[in-house]
Amino acid sequence: MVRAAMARHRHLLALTILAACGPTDRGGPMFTSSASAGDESGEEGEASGESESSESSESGDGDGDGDGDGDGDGDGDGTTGGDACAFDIEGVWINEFHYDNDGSDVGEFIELAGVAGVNVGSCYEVELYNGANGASYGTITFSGAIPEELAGRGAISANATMEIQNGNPDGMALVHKPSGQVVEFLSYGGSFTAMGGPASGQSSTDIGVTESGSGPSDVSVQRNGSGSRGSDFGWTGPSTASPGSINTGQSIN
Ligand SMILES: [Ca+2]
Ligand SMILES: [Ca+2]
Ligand SMILES: [Ca+2]
Ligand SMILES: [Ca+2]
Repeated sequence: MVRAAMARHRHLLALTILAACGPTDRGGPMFTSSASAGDESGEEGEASGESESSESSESGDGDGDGDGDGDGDGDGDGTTGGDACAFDIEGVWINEFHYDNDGSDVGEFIELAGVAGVNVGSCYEVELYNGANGASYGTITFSGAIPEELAGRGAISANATMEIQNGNPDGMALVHKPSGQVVEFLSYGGSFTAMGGPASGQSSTDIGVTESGSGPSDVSVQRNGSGSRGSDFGWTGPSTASPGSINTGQSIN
């Protein structure tokens, strides 16, 4: 009886052990599950780590975008400008023009000079102004880029497509087309204030020399002297014209 009872007890013990193993086995999956929960929180940790790193990489991207934008603007302006349209005050200037000779005016032109490669066809134009009333009366446009002639500078000319008025005074404004800014507003035979147009409200700068209307047609008023910017050069003439070329005696450095 005792053995039978002990045997039953062992059997119950074995069942108990088996029963105890069950939860242990189930505990495995529970551990696994809790381990996976740990992984999840780990992943969350990683995720927050990633989001931190992605924030830093975003801020890196942000900086990159910023730099990119900055570079883009810089490059954009530089590229467009380098090739054409960067606004560079005194990088382009009115260098010479002919507007009056004996009798009917012949061969009227305006010459620009400046940094070689600047596409004055796309980026600049000259607005003509009537000094009698300050109104603009026409636009002279150019074609192509400034050629290199001397020290990274050159000259380019456009024939007048309407008569340039003979003063006195009358004038012209060099306009940077993309910005609408007036680079310089010059006049001959006196000074006046523009009424309307790109130079509206501005007072002209008298170049101090004129064509008399009794001279030959192959002369002009022109900038001369030494330098590399518009304001470096004074005005002289009338003397022999050189449309499309650096002026005689003009020293560019
Ligand atoms: Ca004229
Ligand atoms: Ca004339
Ligand atoms: Ca006039
Ligand atoms: Ca010239």
